[in-house]
Amino acid sequence: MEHNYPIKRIIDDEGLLLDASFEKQIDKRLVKDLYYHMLRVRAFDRKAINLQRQGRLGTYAPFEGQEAAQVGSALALNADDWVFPTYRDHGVTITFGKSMVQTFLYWNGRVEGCVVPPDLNIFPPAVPIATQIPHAAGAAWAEKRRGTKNAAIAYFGDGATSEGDFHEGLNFASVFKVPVVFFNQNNGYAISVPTEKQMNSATIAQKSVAYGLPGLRIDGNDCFVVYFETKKAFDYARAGNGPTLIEAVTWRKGAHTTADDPSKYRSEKQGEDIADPLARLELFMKNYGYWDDEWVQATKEKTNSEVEAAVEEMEKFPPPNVEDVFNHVYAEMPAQIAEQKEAYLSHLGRQ
Ligand SMILES: Cc1ncc(C[n+]2csc(CCOP(=O)(O)OP(=O)(O)O)c2C)c(N)n1
Ligand SMILES: [Mg+2]
Repeated sequence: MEHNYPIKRIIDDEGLLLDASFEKQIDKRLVKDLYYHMLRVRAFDRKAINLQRQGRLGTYAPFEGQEAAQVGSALALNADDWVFPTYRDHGVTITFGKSMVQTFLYWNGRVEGCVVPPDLNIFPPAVPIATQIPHAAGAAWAEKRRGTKNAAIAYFGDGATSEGDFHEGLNFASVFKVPVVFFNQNNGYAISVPTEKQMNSATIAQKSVAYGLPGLRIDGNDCFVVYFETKKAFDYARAGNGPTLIEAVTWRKGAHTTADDPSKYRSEKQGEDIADPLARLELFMKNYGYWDDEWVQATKEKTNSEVEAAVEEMEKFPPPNVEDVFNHVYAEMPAQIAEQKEAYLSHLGRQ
């Protein structure tokens, strides 16, 4: 079956165009945007891991290796579209406009990091696997009923495709022909379980057939194919044709989270031959005359200092109010939670 879904690419591992017609479609603005945002979110990601190791951030889910998939797709959206991310998609949400400070606060377990800015249609990161997929289908249905041209995108991993929510979401979205893009990042693993142990289908893209949807398999480490194919899927959705399933084949370079040790289930050598998405874009820039030493240097300094400033701001936040843990669970606090709250506050000597 796999031959039906060959992996689409625009550039190869050496940053050379495989299809010369793209030379006209790729312009300086796009190259700079992709490079800037990929550099920016990588700086964020690496800093977050360091902070966690220093005890300054809670458990963190890194996305290094997936920058092309996340940034390329996020740049293809319109400002009024809806984003349904997972716990690994802060490369998406930061590119789409969520602040780094808020994102750090989220990973420090702070309620302030969970409040979505009113001008951004971003749902909170879904930690329960695949639950965001029917939500995205629902949001897209609402936009369709309201008669807007807004669409939704659901991000999810390879593991999520084995959950019932994936199938329900795709089925409903297809039946109601709603404007949603199902964007799968196949990073090879669901924690310690490799894709081939998790499913017997050769690809995730082929699952689209069951729901009567277009499906495609792309190189998730090629920012250009991600950008152009996501844009195409959004145009298709906005034109009233319904959903698309995109499988972006990528690689999680690091651990599942900072609480995980991948050496327990995969060898160091695995993934060594996969070209880094940022390095590939750099090669492309050098091959086609987009490389500008001065601009690159200035961009690196700018993104690093933005990250440092965000850390400073996050750490200046007043200590959390422990009552938040109890106050925001229900609209009206049930007796059991009230009891637990009282017991905890008295344990802290505050009552
Ligand atoms: C409903 C549910 N079951 C199990 C878990 C535990 N869990 C957390 S992450 C994860 C793996 C998900 O893998 P994948 O969908 O490939 O996403 P990735 O972490 O690779 O980005 C699992 C099983 C969960 N969070 N929610
Ligand atoms: Mg995965």
